[in-house]
Amino acid sequence: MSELLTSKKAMELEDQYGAHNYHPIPVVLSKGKGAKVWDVEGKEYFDFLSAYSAVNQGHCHPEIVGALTEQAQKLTLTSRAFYNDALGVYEKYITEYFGYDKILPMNSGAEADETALKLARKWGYLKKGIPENQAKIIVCADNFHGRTITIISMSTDPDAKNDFGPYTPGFITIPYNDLNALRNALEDPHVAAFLVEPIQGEAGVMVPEDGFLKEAYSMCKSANVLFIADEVQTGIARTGKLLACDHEDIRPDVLILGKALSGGVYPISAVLADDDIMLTIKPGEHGSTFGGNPIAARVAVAALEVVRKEKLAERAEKLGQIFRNEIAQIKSERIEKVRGKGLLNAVVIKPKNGKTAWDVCLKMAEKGVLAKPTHDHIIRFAPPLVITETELKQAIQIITDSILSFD
Ligand code: IF1
Repeated sequence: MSELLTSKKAMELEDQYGAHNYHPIPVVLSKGKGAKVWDVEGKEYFDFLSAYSAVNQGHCHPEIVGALTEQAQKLTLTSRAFYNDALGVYEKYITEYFGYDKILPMNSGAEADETALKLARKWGYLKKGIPENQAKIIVCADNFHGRTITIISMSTDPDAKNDFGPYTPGFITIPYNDLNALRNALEDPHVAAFLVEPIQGEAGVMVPEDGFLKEAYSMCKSANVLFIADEVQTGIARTGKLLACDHEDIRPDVLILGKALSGGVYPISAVLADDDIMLTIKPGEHGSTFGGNPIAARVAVAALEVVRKEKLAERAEKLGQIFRNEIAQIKSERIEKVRGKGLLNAVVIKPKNGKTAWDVCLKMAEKGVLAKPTHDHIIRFAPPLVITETELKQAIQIITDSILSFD
């Protein structure tokens, strides 16, 4: 049936039967391989969104898909009521890979963030001695951590937040990249944790000043406050290191991963921490039906192996330099700024005659590059890290021509 579906028909179906909680670029994709995707009419595109950095390893990576299909035919789900023969192997692998005592496996990024918040509160009461129900968590303005009620309670984005109240209390919001504000907020003895994205993705790829994370980390240490890094989007080689925190040689007390932990083939997320923190949660106090299922376990090991074997962090670092250099050389009045790290980059577009970043994205799609605007005037560029230098240069040419067509 899907062979017979035209793009037009597919979009009509989604519009008629799906909730209207997204506004997609009008392209209907049906196939992907590496850095490329194809629509139902067979038109080829470079994917410069990578499913919001979930597909770092490239579309349909054979080793990851192989692990998925092999395990899917053997055992898919047992729930955590029983042991299974894949979970422990994965837990050993990932804790050694990232250097933590323990992992708590979940599915979506939002669930992993929620888990980290619960863990921080538990630790705050059991270890730090914060009085019952008084724990606070410091978060940053313009953050993005997901869509649950508690997570949007920490948000400052009206679209994400308005009309979804009442909100979960217990958060202190400070500006991003502001050490003075952090220092002040840390004076409250009821603070259990500071939750931060090493680079703010949804805010428009906001890279903090060099040294911010390192200093923030050391301020948290002095205040006996957990430093929690949400690396759901920045982690797993995207920014040119395995973790964005590696750029400043800091090791978060609690590390949150998602998206590319599965290479985009399956929803897999994780929270990593040492025993002192992780073991504050006892049997029955937290969990998930699907978290740590055998398919997820096998897929995550395969996905992390690909990152190491194919040196994706090094690739992201090198190709990211090329991307930013070449985009910075485009002589266009439409380009206000280029910023980013590794292959997580953004171009800030100056609107003209009512034409915004959305129009630039439509033009790029027409010419064969898919990217998505954020906040009207910013375009995020995040191709799969397996993109070749030749492919990257072809895509840069398309991006250049598209931007220049609006001068
Ligand atoms: C959507 C953005 C990206 C995340 C960080 C947790 C989560 C995300 C740092 C939650 C999710 C997504 C979700 C997606 C849009 C997207 C996004 F534009 F909003 F910022 F990636 F750039 N922490 N980010 O970035 O993970 O529960 O979705 O698995 O449409 O909501 P999730």
